[in-house]
Amino acid sequence: RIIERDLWQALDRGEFHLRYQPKVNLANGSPTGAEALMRWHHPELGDVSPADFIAIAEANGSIETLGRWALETACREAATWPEPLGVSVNIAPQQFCSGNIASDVESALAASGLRPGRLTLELVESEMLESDATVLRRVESLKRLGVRLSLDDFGTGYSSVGYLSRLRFDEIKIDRQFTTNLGTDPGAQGIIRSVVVLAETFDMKIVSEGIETPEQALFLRLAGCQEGQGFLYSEPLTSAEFRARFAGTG
Ligand code: G
Ligand code: G
Ligand code: MN
Ligand code: NA
Repeated sequence: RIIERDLWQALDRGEFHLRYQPKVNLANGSPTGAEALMRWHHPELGDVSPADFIAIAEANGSIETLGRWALETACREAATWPEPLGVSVNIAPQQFCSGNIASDVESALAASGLRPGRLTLELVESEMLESDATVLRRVESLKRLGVRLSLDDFGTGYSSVGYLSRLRFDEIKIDRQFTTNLGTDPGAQGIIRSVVVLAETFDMKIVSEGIETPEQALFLRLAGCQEGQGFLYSEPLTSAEFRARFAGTG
């Protein structure tokens, strides 16, 4: 496949950049930060979605290099946003488990000068994140750096309550499908309310994704979700666009 062949050199050729999707406080609509999302502009294929290359990057091992680049770039760009706006960076399971994630994070913070509390790492549930001793040690060393940890795509996979109590995330991101299904699936409302109770039990913030309508935003706010992101507020933006539109400076 072309994607697999070109992935390794794409970074050196400057074909990747990051977009930032704003996250807002659902109570008053004010921005709290943004999620960094990778984009690949391929010379022949055009824009390739991360949905199409992240899995391949995980399979051929280039995800570690790509992930480190995303971490460094996101920290460097977010350091130009005013306090206390934060940035959330997606960390693939393989990136979390291989190499030394804590030293990668420490280097990215040091190089950018970003205050650690402004960086959130979004981890996805997977069998790789089963809480064995190594995972717990890695989580603890990240927490010692002062960064925030978010459990992404919650509700899609391996989530267990025991897992939440052991790993002590700062935040849960409820998967987009539950927001999308709010109007049509009565179960989606119940699941969101249950996750809110769970989050309160463990003192975690709740973030919803994929918010497209004011009705969805209203339900989520009344259910107790503190933050949200989605096309209702903004599509993913460049760092400069985000700064200009959401931080009041050019
Ligand atoms: O932005 P878009 O909807 O095309 O993203 C598709 C998927 O790719 C999302 O699930 C998103 O979490 C993932 N993704 C985007 N950027 C990154 C990244 O920098 N690292 C990892 N691991 N996943 C990413
Ligand atoms: O899995 P992850 O949450 O990292 O994926 C984020 C992806 O979801 C981004 O690629 C972004 O383009 C997409 N996205 C963001 N907001 C919305 C939305 O309101 N509706 C839909 N359908 N997709 C969205
Ligand atoms: Mn995410
Ligand atoms: Na997600």
